[in-house]
Amino acid sequence: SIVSPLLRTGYHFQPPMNWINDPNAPMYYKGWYHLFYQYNPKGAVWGNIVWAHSVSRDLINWIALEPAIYPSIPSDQYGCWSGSATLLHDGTPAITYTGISRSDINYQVQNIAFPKNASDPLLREWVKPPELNPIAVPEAGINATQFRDPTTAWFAGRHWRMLIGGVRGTRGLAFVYRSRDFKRWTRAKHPLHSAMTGMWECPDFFPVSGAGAENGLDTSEHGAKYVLKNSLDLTRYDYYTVGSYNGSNDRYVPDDPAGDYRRLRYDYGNFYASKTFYDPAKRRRVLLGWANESDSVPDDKAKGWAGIQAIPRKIWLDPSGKQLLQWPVEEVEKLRGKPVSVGGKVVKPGEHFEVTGLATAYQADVEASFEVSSLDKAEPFDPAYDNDAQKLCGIKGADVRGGVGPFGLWVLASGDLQEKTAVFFRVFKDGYGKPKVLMCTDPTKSSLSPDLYKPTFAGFVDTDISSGKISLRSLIDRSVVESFGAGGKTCILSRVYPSMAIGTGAHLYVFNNGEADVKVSHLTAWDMKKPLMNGA
Ligand code: DQQ
Repeated sequence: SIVSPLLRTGYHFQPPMNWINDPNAPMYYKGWYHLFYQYNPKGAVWGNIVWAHSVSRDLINWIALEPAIYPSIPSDQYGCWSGSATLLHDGTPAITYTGISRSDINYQVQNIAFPKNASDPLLREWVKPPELNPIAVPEAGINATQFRDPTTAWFAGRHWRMLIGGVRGTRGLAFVYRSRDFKRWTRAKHPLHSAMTGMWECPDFFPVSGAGAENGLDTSEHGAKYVLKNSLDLTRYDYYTVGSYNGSNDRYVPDDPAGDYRRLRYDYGNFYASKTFYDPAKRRRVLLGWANESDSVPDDKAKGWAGIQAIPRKIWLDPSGKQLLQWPVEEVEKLRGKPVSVGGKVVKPGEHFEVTGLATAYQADVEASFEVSSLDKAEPFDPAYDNDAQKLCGIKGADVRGGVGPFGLWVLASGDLQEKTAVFFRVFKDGYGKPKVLMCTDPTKSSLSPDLYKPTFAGFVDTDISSGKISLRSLIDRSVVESFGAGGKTCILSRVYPSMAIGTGAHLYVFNNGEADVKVSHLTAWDMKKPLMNGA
């Protein structure tokens, strides 16, 4: 297929070229945000993994530095895999990460590195003390090829603790390691938590303030609640639970006993190996996550790049206490250009309209509030859907006429609507007459190009729609559509590769394919400027 340079993202994080995956060791240090990430310096496919390093003043404009962590000692000579940063009591950061120490199998051990010069705010050089490394090896009974991704450590009582992801049989788990001095680590007898889900990659564990409180907490602070996230190798999605943590025995219990399997996700789309950090400058917790490509490997090689990071999101506990809320960090709004607004416009069943006047519909931020006149026409929710949002949206995509919805946006749409990515809501009614809201991204019409993976992504939105109101925000960026439903209750990031709806060929529409009227109470769209992006 023909790969257009116009598909390269404008304001989502990426290096000038090559493959990237997991965000590593995000932190705020001496006025700078640091982001390290898994990187192949030699090509646009996974391999030769080192930690590339970028710094930023605002999480949006990025400056690339030299790779910070790369194979240099016996215990990381075949790869430097994911890991995290912890700020020690004196403010010095430490990085813990997984090293591959054998060439025949991906034998995994954990290593530690410290800044060569802690007074350098850019933390350019890192040393790996030979007398300390590796700090943890897979002991007898631990699967040595499934033992990785140390978390940020937290301090409680007299010990630091950190988690390492693993598996025992098919039980995914987070091992607890403890240390008094951050140098010598011992494994606790019991994992923090486990579930029958397969391998846990990239665990993340952090405290949150009370329900509805937006301020974040340092990882060592006491939380009203705790969040445990793991990245499931089997499904390639990031799942989390909200629960409580007992610091005396290092055990975590999810509030919802079925939580481990109920599968709350940060993002119901393309978003993996995510990691949070506490930002003391703005007293918030920030989430970073990797979005892979969904074009073909030959296309990635032709483009010369693969993988982006999602726009950093502030996260906090929803007022219900049952889930997190997520919102793009406010700094992204600095990229907004001239606003285009629509207000009080009713979209009749089967109708659509174009949002005109937007300079760059291919690189935009859209915030919309919808209002449905009545929920009477909502379709019955069929138990045969197994409560599976993705399955449901696969059956009832944007082009399947509904009752209340599907309504929402067609983004990255060609002028003739041959190409369009639909981001929408659809409201059902369960057996008790209670509304059930589905949010969906349907990319099945996103491109006429062949060889693309075009999965429909969907999640339910736990929102009270009895007033008829619901909001949607979409960050559109050439080959990315990153959407936030109902103020960040349900998020979906999709990768799409239009062939016509690129550059000035891209348009933005509002559509309603249901039986009930939908009012656009407000819609504002901004073109988005390009930030400094690693020199590209
Ligand atoms: N990617 C890293 C691993 C991690 C996986 C290797 C998750 O450390 O488990 O690049 O995407």
